[in-house]
Amino acid sequence: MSRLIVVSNRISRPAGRGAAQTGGLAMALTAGLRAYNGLWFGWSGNTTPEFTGEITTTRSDGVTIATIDLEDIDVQEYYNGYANRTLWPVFHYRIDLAAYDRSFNQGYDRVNRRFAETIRPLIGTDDIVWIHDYHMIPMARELRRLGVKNRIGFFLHIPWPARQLVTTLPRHRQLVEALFDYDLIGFQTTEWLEAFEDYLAHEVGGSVLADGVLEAFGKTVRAGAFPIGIDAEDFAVQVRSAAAARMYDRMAAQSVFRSMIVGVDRLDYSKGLDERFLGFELFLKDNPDFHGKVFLLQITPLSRDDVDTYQDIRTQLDTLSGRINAAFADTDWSPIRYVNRNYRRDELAGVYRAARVGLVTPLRDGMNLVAKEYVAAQNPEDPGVLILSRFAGAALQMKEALIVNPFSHEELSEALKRALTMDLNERKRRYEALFDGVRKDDVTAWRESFVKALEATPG
Ligand code: GDG
Repeated sequence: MSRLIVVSNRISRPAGRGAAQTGGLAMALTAGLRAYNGLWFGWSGNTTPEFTGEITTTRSDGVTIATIDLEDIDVQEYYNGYANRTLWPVFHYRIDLAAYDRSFNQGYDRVNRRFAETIRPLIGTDDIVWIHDYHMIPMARELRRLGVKNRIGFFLHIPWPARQLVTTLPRHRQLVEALFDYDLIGFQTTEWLEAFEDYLAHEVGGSVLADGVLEAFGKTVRAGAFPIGIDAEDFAVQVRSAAAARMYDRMAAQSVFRSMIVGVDRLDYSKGLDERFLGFELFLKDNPDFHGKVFLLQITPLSRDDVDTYQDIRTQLDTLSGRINAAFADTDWSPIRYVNRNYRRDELAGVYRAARVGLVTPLRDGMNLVAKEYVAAQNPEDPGVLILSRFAGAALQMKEALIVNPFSHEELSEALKRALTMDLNERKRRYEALFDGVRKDDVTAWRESFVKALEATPG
């Protein structure tokens, strides 16, 4: 039987099903890796003065984890550089924030080569390799150069942008060509897949053949949409946990005679937090009768704090939340609680359940798992309402949410009013349809469909 090798930039160390600190993706991949006697390979998160390619191997929950340390310059040029200062902004439609620097390209290629050279001896003849996300696009090219003939699949967790944006990237052609060294490319949605096909057709004379086979650069590759889901079963366990119940009680005590709106997002400009605050401000201006009766809890753990843009957005949000609170707060009420802390998964489940409205309004998002977690956490007898950006990949599946344009403060304000006044029947009807989808299209379905499609490629 073939073994599954997963490669990603960082490894979220699995800690067993139901673990409060582990991400859903880590758990889902762990389950798959266990079934395939697999190996998970990535950067340890540590740096070393000189790259040695030395692998640290541990066994965790039936899975072998292999990590390497990178040099400080690698982290600057590859991770903080090309991945997070170039690709992330461009792929999230923020070419104004993108930085193009030759050293970033070099660092990106060097680290991908280092990853490939280090993992090469670990790949057995029948193994299948699954590479994750924008940090690792050229990995297959590097592995092929080293003679690897195995099936290699790639999954992009973030959007594939319109070709007008892709073409702003110096070396976009090489980047896209590198994807043709995979056997299968997975996107979150058909929209991102179509944008990729559109690039091929207009930029490199590529075409779509039968059965989702793409042809360009004299090569072919299979591609498809594989929308990622959450581990809905595990999330149900989290919701029923004692920690979730405690958090629910704490939040419910804060919400007596008041409705809570919740947002949970890493601090990132793609998540539309400033627009969200401005939309909420407009709602407060337009609806004085809601003053004192509603508050927004925005949970936002810091991320990528050593990239300048992230410090700028942090300052901007501090200012904005302070301004809105100063303008509207009363002695016993402030409209926004803006928290830069990380909570445990089970605690988050309790917070979601206590919220009358889940506000998920990214300006651009590959999928967005918070939308799915919010739905999975609701009380079926008295569910809350999900407000979801049309620019999240999740909007293509979660049609019973209140779908909004996150750039429009008016739309946000109106959706908030509608959600806060929605009757129980309508809330239940929407919730039931949404929860059905979250349960059916869960992370196991995602993983299995991708691996099956990869195994089915001609290789
Ligand atoms: C990328 C793509 C795609 C957040 N705060 C805390 C916490 N979280 C968890 C959430 C959720 C996860 O982080 C965030 O997932 P998202 O999907 O919303 O967004 P990204 O991090 O940008 O992820 C995205 C995803 O990859 C998967 O393919 O959906 O589009 O951008 O699970 O709950 N978790 C804990 N404490 C927190 O304070 N424990």
